[in-house]
Amino acid sequence: MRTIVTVFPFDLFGSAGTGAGARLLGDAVNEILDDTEAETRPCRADVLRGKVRVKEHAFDTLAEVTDWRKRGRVAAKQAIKSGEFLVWLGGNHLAALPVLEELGTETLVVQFDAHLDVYAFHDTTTDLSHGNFLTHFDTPRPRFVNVGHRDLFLTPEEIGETFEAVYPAWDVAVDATRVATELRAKVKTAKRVWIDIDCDAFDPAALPAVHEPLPFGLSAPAFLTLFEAAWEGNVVGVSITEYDPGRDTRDTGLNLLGWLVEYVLLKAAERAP
Ligand SMILES: [Mn+2]
Repeated sequence: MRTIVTVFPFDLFGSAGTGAGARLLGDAVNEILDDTEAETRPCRADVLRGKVRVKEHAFDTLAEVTDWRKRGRVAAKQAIKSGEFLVWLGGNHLAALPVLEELGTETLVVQFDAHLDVYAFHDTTTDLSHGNFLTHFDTPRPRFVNVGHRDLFLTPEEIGETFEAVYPAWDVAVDATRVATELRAKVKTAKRVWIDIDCDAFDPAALPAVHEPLPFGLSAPAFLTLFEAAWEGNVVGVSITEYDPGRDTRDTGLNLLGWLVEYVLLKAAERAP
């Protein structure tokens, strides 16, 4: 099927610098497409030819910044309506909000994140931020399942207000196969599935380039086990946020995410239309 890659480098209200990460991943996609175009021998990436387009949004002017949420909603709505697979490269996690708002209640969002972004503590803002945006939907919320969190603050009651299930990193560490089995069962009952990846779901050793690192995160192979399980549902798109190249070491995060983006592009392109 065809894919639209939306670069949406919004990074206000938290994790400033992640906008550069979104743009860098967008550059990586363009490089993949250019390399494929230049290749003369048969390669797996041949399926990408003419099937992937990239749309980059800018946040250079005050008007563009002020209008960020509406612009995001319009872009997401058009992309979803087109029936194309959507890869959403956001700045901070808040940059995923417009697309999540457009998904509707029949979508199951499999959210890979170290955090459960519903925080309302004495030292957190009640205004919309990247730490509480799941409580700020303008539309009826999709269903949420978290994978890989390491939260040690929230009560099960608070978590249950937003998430229908959570699979914390300690459950994955004990038995990733069991988590994958449960996740697979869940996504197969959903009309459609969205995979939302906050980069801090990964262990900081695998992906150091984040603003709010938490230890004991997902290893890259464990992530892949769970990603594959989620992919067995009717996945309509993937969002990736919170990558800050300014905090990367020796391009560790860029390599991991660049590979992941290419992997997603190939899997989407090889799917029947
Ligand atoms: Mn997070």
